[in-house]
Amino acid sequence: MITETAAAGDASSVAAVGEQMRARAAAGARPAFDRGDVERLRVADRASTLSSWMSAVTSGRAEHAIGSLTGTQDPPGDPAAMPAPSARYVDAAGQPTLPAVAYRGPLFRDGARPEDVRQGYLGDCYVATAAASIAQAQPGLLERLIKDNGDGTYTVTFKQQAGWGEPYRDVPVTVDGKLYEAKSDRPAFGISGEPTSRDQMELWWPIFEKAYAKFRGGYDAIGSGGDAKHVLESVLGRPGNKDLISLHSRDTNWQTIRRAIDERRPICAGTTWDTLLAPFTNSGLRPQHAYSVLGYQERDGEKYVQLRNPWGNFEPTADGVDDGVFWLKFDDFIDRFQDLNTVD
Ligand SMILES: [Ca+2]
Repeated sequence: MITETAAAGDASSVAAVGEQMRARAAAGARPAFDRGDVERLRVADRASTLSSWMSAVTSGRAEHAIGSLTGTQDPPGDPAAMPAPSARYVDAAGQPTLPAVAYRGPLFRDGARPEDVRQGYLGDCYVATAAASIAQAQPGLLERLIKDNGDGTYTVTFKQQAGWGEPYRDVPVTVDGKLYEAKSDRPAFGISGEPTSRDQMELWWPIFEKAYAKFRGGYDAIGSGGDAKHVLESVLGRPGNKDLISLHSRDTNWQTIRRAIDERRPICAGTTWDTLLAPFTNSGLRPQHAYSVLGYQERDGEKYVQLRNPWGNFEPTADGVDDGVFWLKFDDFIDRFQDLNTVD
């Protein structure tokens, strides 16, 4: 177990890393951010998420820790209103430090595909992973769900229950095409595959993420980790499930994956949360990270699952293309992953 002291220490380093990045940006460094910064933020962010989760659980506020499940508050109605960026991109006066710039690329190019989804500088791997898993299982659903209104705005229709056991109702969230940029011509948060320029980038994923942020109360509200099942539920309008792998037999976990893939239900998996990081060293897998489960296969008596890192790169196998998509032996999957997220 991580100690609260250690977690609190790591949490403060989120601010420290953010401060370094801001200072470098203020000094005109180009690029202001590099892969190392993002890595340090992710590491610090995981610890702070765990810290807030632990304190919330111990004080009986678990619901707060994992986010609002069935909130009834209607989202803001102004399509031009930007969801607040994550806290590290807000100045002392509460103003965003990132410019919001209009993007005008096509909403869809060749339909919705998992490779269209890349996580940006926001700790919302579970949102990116859910979006990619839906693109894999039910691409047509995303094309129906995300509408181009033809006037520079887009409407994403989420599903929400008024209360436990109540029917799901539609919650349309309308946003415009402005996205926060971390550096010129590059979105700070959700980003699509190439091309990524303002006039060319395929927009469905960044727009989905922006609308989801608005639906939940801002980028900061979705950027400290969470469960993919909540995103899946908000899109499919069916109860989400999070199965802890350790509570089930290997066969049951295998069947959970097989059934979801066969029934075209999107499914995501999360790596372990604990601080036993040794199994991840040089594994190409990230601890406390969400992955899309894209497929399964049995070959020569060995079971495999096909996974995708929502970064769109960084994978354990040298399969020739570092696009984040890889096959993992099911035995290794069971060892390093802790949960499976899908919907009924
Ligand atoms: Ca596409």
